[in-house]
Amino acid sequence: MDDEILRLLKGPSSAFLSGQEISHRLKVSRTAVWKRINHLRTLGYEIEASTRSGYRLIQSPDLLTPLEIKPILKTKWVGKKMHHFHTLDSTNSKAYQLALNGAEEGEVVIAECQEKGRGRLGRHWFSPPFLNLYLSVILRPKIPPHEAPLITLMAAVATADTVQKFSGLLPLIKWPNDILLRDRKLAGLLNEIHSEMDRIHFVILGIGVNLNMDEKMFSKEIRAAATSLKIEMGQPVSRKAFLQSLLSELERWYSIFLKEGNMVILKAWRDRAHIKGRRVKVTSFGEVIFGTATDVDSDGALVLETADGKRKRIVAGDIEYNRKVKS
Ligand code: BTX
Repeated sequence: MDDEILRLLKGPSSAFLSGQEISHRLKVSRTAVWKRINHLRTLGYEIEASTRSGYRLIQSPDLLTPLEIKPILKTKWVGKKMHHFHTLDSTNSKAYQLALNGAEEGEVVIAECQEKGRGRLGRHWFSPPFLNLYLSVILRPKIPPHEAPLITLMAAVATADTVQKFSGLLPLIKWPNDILLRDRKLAGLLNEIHSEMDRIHFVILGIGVNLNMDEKMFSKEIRAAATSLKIEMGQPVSRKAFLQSLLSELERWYSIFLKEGNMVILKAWRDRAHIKGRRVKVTSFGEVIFGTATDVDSDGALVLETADGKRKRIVAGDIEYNRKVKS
């Protein structure tokens, strides 16, 4: 009923709506309306009440709750069921648990703040409250486990396209899954898979995007290498609008992947990564390797040509770019 009351209060006129009118339209008692209004207030909605005129919505909270997001969602199935939390250790951990307990494809976990936001290789993802986006999407693709890395590439493409459509700026995907603006990390992806030998049970797509952070909010260690959309656009951005757009892009690219297959995703990823021909320094499992990137394989591995002309595949690690030597 909260959805319904908000829909009425957010209606075309921002005028008062009487308790009687609301109770009539929703076919509930006026006491029930009053109780729900009080409940909405506890969720951060500022609602003015007047004995003569009724109720009027003054302000909605800047929260990514289903109540705020569902009315603006344009997806068919991604995010139709949304689990929202003020604080979680990690949205990926929560989504993993939910998926183990039978959560369906397209369910989304969102947190305003993460206490143990996870990056790749056991690293930490800085996740302060109310500024950014931390979400995990549950997918259950009917593909063999060896194709799962393509889902990660697909999610990077969807995130990059959201950034571009939303800001007009041109992001770069950096292997394996960073989204950069001006060579600084705007977003990171951490995807986790639960599978058997020949069957995927589920994939958790974890995405963190820096939206309204100021430079000074980043810790000294990452300040020079990180950025946010607010920093790049010079103005605060709507977290709700960005989330709505990201979920649409994820649904669009996932359906392209399922219908059109691996090559389309690989091409889209390559087009947004411009990695071919770049000199890179790779750190992988404590080893440092220099080479020229020649491609990314369909399992997400980076393919390098080393100085002695050998082909080397890197399955996990980090890269730094050097000057461009080929195109
Ligand atoms: P990564 O291992 O590529 O990046 C982590 C590294 O990036 C850190 O070691 C640090 O140097 C830097 N870093 C940490 N926080 C930030 C930040 N907010 N902005 C820019 N740079 C940062 C990338 O891992 C994958 C991150 C996925 C995060 C999402 S959030 C929702 C979901 N839940 C969860 O626990 N993780 C994912």
